[in-house]
Amino acid sequence: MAVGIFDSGLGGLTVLDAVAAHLPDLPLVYLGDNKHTPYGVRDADDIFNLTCAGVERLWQEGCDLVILACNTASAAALKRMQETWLPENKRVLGVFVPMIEALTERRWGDNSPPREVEVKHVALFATPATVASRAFQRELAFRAIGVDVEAQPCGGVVDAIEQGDEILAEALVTSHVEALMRRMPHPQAAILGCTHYPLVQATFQKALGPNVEVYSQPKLVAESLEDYLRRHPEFIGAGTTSRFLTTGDPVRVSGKATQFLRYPIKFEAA
Ligand code: DGN
Repeated sequence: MAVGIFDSGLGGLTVLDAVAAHLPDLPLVYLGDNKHTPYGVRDADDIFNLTCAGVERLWQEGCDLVILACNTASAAALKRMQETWLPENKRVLGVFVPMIEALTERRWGDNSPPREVEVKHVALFATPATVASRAFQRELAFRAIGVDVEAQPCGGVVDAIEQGDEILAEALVTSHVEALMRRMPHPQAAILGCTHYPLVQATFQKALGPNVEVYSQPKLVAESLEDYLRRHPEFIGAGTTSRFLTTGDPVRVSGKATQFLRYPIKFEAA
């Protein structure tokens, strides 16, 4: 049994990379739905159906625990999957909860009423679909009161990163940050709510200024997974080898993934 990591494409590799660095003995199976990427511009039903198909494919690989390492899928599909679709013996975890745990300094299982937290002004940067879902604000409201979240849909940034166009990515990030800061001049924290954005975290930090704490998802997801597996060791597999599957063309995806993470990765056809 391995832990599954699902993403609409390559972005979840930032999460996989952090998990592998944090838990080097944990066998992982990564599935990128490159055939249908990007999810960020699809409607919620479409994202739900594609995400369920990806998770089912990971079950075939023996992954009873799957992480949706995609904010768009976590936002548009996770709650519906957990409420209407997921069998008892399987778990699917998303990538918002670790961010909210960090922001509110409380663990997810803590079901006490929402309370005031120190950070009052939060900037959220994400894909248009994630922003439209308001999933982050909805989940945060269960835990914290009095937090003002200003969300910025960052059109174009995922494509620029995937194309390796650093100049365009920097220009887009800067203009999205400026747009948000016109509405919220002094955010205290910034959430990078898209798998690709950690790759341009320095650009976000530069545009936001040194006083804004930038929360990077991959590290928080890895720490949260470690904590989860400590409490649920039944999901830890026996092997040590990780595998990479794609619904797209494995040769093309391997090349792009290697470019994306800057070390060789070999994908197989899903
Ligand atoms: N993985 C997606 C996310 O985290 O929102 C970004 C890529 C996409 O499908 N738009």
